[in-house]
Amino acid sequence: MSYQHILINQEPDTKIAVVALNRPQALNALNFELMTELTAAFRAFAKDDSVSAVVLTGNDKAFAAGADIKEMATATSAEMLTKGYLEMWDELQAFKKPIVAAVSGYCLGGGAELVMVCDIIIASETAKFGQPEINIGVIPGAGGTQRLTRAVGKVKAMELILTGRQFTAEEALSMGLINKIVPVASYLDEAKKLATEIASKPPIAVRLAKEAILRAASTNLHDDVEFERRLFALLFATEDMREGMNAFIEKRKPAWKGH
Ligand code: DAK
Repeated sequence: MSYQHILINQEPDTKIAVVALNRPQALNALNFELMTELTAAFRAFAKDDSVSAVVLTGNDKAFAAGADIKEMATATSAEMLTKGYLEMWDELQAFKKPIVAAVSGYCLGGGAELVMVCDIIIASETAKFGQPEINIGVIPGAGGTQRLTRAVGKVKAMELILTGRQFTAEEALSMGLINKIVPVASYLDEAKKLATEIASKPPIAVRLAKEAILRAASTNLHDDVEFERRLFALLFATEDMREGMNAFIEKRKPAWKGH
């Protein structure tokens, strides 16, 4: 299959595949087509015995600046619940082989949520994380309220999600959100090295270890992510959501009305 919005490189002799999000003109914003391609790629890796681990990356400037606001701005609550977007995220969450994220630059909103679905996170010194959804009138909708809170604890998650502020790789490391910070010149190589090492281990044991660790980290996660999704979709019935997203597109400050 050929892809327009992602690049895939299956490295010889390593049993790893490297997937790079590739919409640089939109800071790798995760539009419907990109997510469809990403899901298809992971579906193929799941069946491919020559792939034992995957590296997911973006480019030096952006891992991903979130879901595509220009695409979401006109969506309705019903569309958010039924358009197939949810199933794609479910499929990524259910991927059984380990995923190492290699993050540089902006890693915001859905980008940060995608990284939190990954299993190990290597960041460059320039990585900037954040859940800025509040600034466009919504909340994280792909597991951010649940995975960030489980990773960093309630008070920190509350501060980050309610302010929407960006935070550095240094802060992410100190909160236990990521594994390691390396110079921008080597974050991808570092992630590949780690994925290659993991891919050299016995594949069934690796898979079951991932499953068991996720069980420890995710009591009720499925139901809690579902709850968050409904609240996210509900916000698409508010005027503030339209105002927030339109203000982003029109490059102006939003004027909140509270309805
Ligand atoms: N969507 C669409 N376009 C985006 C974008 C985004 N998220 N982020 C950046 N771009 C576009 C900009 O519009 C601009 O396009 P042009 O104006 O050139 O056409 C181009 O990328 C470069 O961006 P900027 O000019 O803004 O670059 P700056 O360096 O000035 O600023 C920035 C970089 C990352 C600080 C800024 O672009 C920014 O604030 N971006 C938006 C960040 C954001 O709010 N992200 C959260 C989006 S909401 C769900 C699944 C997922 C989600 C929800 C539910 N379900 C399964 C239910 C996720 C939701 C979100 O992520």
